[in-house]
Amino acid sequence: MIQEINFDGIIGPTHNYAGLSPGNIASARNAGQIAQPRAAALQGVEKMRRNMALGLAQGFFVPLDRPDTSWLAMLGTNIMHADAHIRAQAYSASSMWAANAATVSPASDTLDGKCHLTAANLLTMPHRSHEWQGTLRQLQCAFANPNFVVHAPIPAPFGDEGAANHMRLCSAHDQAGVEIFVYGVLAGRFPARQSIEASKAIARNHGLNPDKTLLIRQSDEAIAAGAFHNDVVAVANEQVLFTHERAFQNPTLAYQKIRDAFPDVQIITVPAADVSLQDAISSYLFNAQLVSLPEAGMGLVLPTEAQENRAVWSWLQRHVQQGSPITRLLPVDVRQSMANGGGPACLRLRVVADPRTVDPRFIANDKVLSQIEGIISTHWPQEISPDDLSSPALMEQVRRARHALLDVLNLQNLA
Ligand code: SUG
Repeated sequence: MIQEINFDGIIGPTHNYAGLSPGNIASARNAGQIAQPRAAALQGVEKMRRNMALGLAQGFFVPLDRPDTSWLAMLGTNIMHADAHIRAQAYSASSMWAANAATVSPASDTLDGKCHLTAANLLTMPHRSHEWQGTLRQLQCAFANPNFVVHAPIPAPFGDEGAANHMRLCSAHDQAGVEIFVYGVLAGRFPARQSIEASKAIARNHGLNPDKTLLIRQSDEAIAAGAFHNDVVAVANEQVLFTHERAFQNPTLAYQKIRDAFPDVQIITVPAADVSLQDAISSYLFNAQLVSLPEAGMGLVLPTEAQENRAVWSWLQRHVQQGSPITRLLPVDVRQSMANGGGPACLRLRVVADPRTVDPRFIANDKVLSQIEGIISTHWPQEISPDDLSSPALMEQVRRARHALLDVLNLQNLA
């Protein structure tokens, strides 16, 4: 059966706070803090469990090999001798944010009737620019079935950050939909990470119907306020678009284009007068998983930070009582990831497909999640501080940790 499968990035053993992402407020604020990789990864697994308990299909991706010593070698250095900021860029566990792994167009939207995935080049941030090689290998492994086409990234200099800047509207997941690409334009002190050229190229390569493909500009104000990806200020599921009123550069035009392409859309806008952009971004209200619940209605899986923000939580509570398609608010604790600017939606990549066509080693069930938890609890470091990144013992430990995970998942081919 064709359904939406959420693939979560297992949070890697090198999770740390290095302040690597200018324009990402949480990453900058928490630079230099002591990270807790073990707790982080267990929070991620618990999120998967909770979503599975809702009756949703769940998959996962494994962490990439970090520190990335081949990247350092290309730069003519190594862990011992690299400058501290380069070392941190080699160590980053940023592949946990699977929403940035790829852009996915389900089979029902594409010309050849296959599900297309394009690995994101993530070229704007140095620490993320060397993710795609490992991600591409993993996508090729998970989606090797001929029902999928896995594309290499869009070439430089066109920045692409994957599904975080891509939304899809449809009457049901297995029906043809409208794909919305949200791009940014460099206008302020923070980078615009998604280029329009990359979005257009992906739409062409995926064989999307031009009448069902929209390109919408993210608002400069949202980027300046810290919405470094569109999924920090908007999320869509089936016929619902849930968005902050300041998400798009020209909201009236954007909503009109969306309505023209998908007349059944239900646009839920949160006014700035009720929830400021700052509150939306600090609470990650929109970085939620908006999911269709098997029992009907939609659930909003949002970070506990949204529950703690009075303006946000009271808006949400009022909203769900007003006959909204969003029927359940489901707070989840992913604080370790949140402190680097990654909420529940960042941690997952949505793939609409028949789970039987995915390599079963990437599909979650209770038993495999328990095995993953066992490996995390035994091997993941409890803490990493910035100074630890030069320690040979840490490098040895995180390597062993990842290999133990690959062994238990029978994914040694990704070593
Ligand atoms: O790219 N943070 C990530 C967060 C990605 C969130 N993803 C989505 N919105 N879909 C980023 O900015 C911080 C790493 C550090 O500072 O150590 C970081 O890469």
